[in-house]
Order: sequence, then structure tokens, then C-alpha cells
Amino acid sequence: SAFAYAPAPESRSVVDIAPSYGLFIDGEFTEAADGKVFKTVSPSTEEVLSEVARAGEADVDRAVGAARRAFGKWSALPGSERAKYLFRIARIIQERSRELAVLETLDNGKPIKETRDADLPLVAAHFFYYAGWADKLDHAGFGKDVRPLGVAGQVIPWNFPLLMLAWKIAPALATGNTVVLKPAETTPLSALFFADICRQAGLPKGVVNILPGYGDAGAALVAHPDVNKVAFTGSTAVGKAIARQVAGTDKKVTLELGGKGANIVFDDAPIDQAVEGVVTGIFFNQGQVCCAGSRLLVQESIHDELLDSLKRRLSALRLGDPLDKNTDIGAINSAEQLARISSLVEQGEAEGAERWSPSCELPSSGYWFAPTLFTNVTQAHTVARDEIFGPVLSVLTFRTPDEAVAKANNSQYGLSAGIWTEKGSRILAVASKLRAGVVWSNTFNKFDPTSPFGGYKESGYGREGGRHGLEAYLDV
Ligand code: TXE
Repeated sequence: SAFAYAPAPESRSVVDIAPSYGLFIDGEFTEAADGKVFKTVSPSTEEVLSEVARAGEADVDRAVGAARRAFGKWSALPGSERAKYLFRIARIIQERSRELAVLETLDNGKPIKETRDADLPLVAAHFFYYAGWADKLDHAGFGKDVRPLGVAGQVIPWNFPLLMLAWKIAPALATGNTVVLKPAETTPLSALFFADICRQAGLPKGVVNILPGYGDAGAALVAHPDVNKVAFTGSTAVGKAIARQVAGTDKKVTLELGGKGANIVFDDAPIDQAVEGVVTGIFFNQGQVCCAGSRLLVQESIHDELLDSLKRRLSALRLGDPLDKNTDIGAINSAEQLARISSLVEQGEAEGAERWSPSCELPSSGYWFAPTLFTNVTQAHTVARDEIFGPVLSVLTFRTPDEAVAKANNSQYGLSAGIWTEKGSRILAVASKLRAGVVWSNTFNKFDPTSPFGGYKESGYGREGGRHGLEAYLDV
């Protein structure tokens, strides 16, 4: 069909983006029932990369039907057989990781250094990890009485398109569920490439279906009566809408939503290491990270010293072409996200926080935002409370550990936190009081498929990753 992935894998150079792509339903690329399409652009140049079929309600119904038909055989396979498919997918991801990294960077705008060294290795690691679980579910404390839920409807965001796909699809398949996944409208390409990998791995038709489209397709998927499990990562507003939508149904739900992570630096912390961690914490992926350390809580006595080092470090960051492997700061994913960031930053200034950015020239086309610090921030300021989801760090101070804990917890969110100190006893004491799903100490943004991840409070509920990530896809 016109939507098939154009040249055969062997003939591809680094990455071949076809002019158009279809929905992936029942093992085939196909047009949307109503023929609708949308364009996906490169955030760093605004060039159109491809035209993609846009799923509507009828396509959701088709895809859920295919997933339902595939469910019987897939769930009845011995775990060891499902494991073989997952191992095969993991290996193909590794083999094609250069193509995937370039594609992801083109569609998302994130630096290739990050895609290559963080996203792709983690994507493969998740498939390897959950492949290992598929034949052990009966023997690892889950008992003989676990069964898959059925069809999983999964909606993911644009900040880690392929990694979020891996977090969702790998545990679902390992446990014997089938999947309909909707990638975000600004980053459909790596999910469609993944569909091609499923074909290459010989995955039975209908086990994985990919529906590029907008929020309406996501809402139709969540509402579909034949979807048994909903997994969502995205904004808190949409997460709440989804929770309302499934209330009164028997669907299981996991929600991974926003955050306003506090990075707490005590006066005995190794300053250089802390500065690196604070920079990674907020500027990795341009700050478009749910667990970003977007609030810096620094002990008052080292405020000036830390800020000086931080400013020097930020002045050395290279912003520009995401495909250049020396680039530290890439493009913001979309014009909409850039507008959201800009408006929150303007509000920060209007409310009296002090804004600082290193002098840096922004490219003339594409969506860019310079690394930004806010000092003189109080807890009442919008920039200390709202998720900005951009390269913007709000700096607050504290005097005592108790004050640090109180300020860190003073948030509607509870996803992540970081502690920087030489004292092991302090790490344990502070970490146990933080209402955050993950607490890093003397490091930040470290991920591993064996660790469960998820939030407290308005950061959502349910855990992804690790053994706990399996529970979200099983009935006992
Ligand atoms: O999110 P949306 P947006 C936060 C971040 C960001 C803000 C807005 O603060 O600035 O959200 O981003 C699909 N039913 N996060 O607008 O709309 C949508 O098509 C079902 C944090 O991009 O939540 C996409 O696939 N699905 C976050 C996905 O939801 C719906 C990551 C996410 O889009 C839907 C992204 C509906 N009614 C944004 N409406 C994180 N937790 O990491 C939209 N969608």
C-alpha cells in the first residue's frame, strides 16, 4: 500500500522517512476510515517530515477489534513463547537503534546524544527486562492465578515517544495482553517504526496496533467498551478527564502525570557534582520531563556559591541542531509547548521573580527556548508551583532539613526529588519524609527497568517498571 514502509531495511542509509504513513491495524499499514491525515514537523527546522494518517473513532473500533481477536491466542501462548517475541523485538531495536535515534531526534527535537545514549538503550532494556518476566510469572510470587486483563488502550506523550511506548507495550505483552497504542500527535514516527519492527519480529497480527492521532482518538480509545485497561502518560488535566471517563466502568487505569520535582542541595554537598546533577535534572530533554528537578532548593549558606557555578555551567551549554552530537540543548517539541513555556516565564517575571539566561543565540527557525533560571522565588510564585515542562529552573532557599522537606512537599505533585549531601544518615532521614515516587541521592534522572516508577498526589497512580509494572496488567 501507499503507506507501507518504503525501502527494505537493508537498503536504508541512516533513516528513510517516507512521505506518508498509515495507521497500523491488524498487522497492516492502512488509511484512516475517513481518509484524514496530519503533518508531523521537525521542531528544530519546522520542515514537514511526513504526512500521517489520523485515527478517528471508526479506526479505534477497528484496532480494538483486531486486538480483541488476537487476544485469545496471544494470552494462551506459553510465557516462554511470548518471551521469544519480546527478545526478538529487543534485539531488532538494538540493531536498528541508529535509525531509531535519528528518527526520534528529528520528530521530537531532542539532542541525538540523549536519544542515542539514554532513550534507545533504555527502550531495548525494557523489552529485554520484560521478556525475562514472561515465562516466570507463575513462579515469582504471582501464583498460578494471574491472568492478563485483555485489550490495553495506551495513550502516550511526546517527550519520550519511544521510551513511553516501551514502558507501556513491553509489560502488556509479557503478561499476555494485546495493545492499541496512540502516540502523541507531534511525535508519531518512532511508534510507526516500531510497528514495522513488530512485523519484522513476526509478532502475530493484532497483538500490537498503533493509531497516530489527536486527543479525540485518545478519548475514543479510553471510552471503547472493549478496552479492559487504560494506561496514560500526559498532562494532569487530561489524566483527570480520563479518570472521570472510566469511573463507573470495570476498566483498570494507571496514570502517570505531571511533576514539580525538588532538587535539594545541602551545604555539605560536593558542589561541582551537585551543579552537574541540577543541570541534568532540569535541562535534560529541554526540561520536558515529568520527573524533572524543576525546583532547586538550596541551603541558604551556599546559595551564592552554587548560583555562580550554575551560571558558569549554563553559559557553557551548547544549544542548536539536535542532530549534532555535541549539542546539549535541542528544540522544544512544538509551537504550543513553546507558547506554554513562554507564557509561564512571563508570568514568573510579572510576579516578581528574577529571570536570568546565559547569552545565547537562538536559531531563526524552529521552536527554541534558552536555559532559564528564576531567583528570588517564593513558594507562592506560579513558577514554583506549576509544571513548566521546559528548560526553566526556579531557585528557592532553605535553612534546616525540616524546612527543605516542608518546601519540597509543598506541591500538588509528588513524582520526583533529589538530595545532595555527604551524609548518608541525612539522605535516609530526608528521603523517608518526601512525598515523591522516586528520590535520587547525589544523582538525578537515573532510570532502570527493574525500578518501579510513578507518582503520589496529582502526579497520578499506579507504577510502571519493575515487578510492580506487571501488576498493572494482571488480574489475580
Ligand atoms: O499533554 P496532553 P500536552 C504536561 C506538561 C505539558 C502539558 C501539556 O506540563 O506542558 O502536559 O502537554 C492525548 N483523552 N505533560 O498538551 O494533552 C494526546 O493526544 C485521551 C506532562 O501535550 O495530556 C497525547 O497523546 N487522550 C507529561 C497525550 O494525551 C488525550 C507528558 C498527552 O497529551 C486527550 C506530556 C483526551 N481527552 C505533557 N487529550 C508527562 N507526565 O510526562 C489529549 N490526549
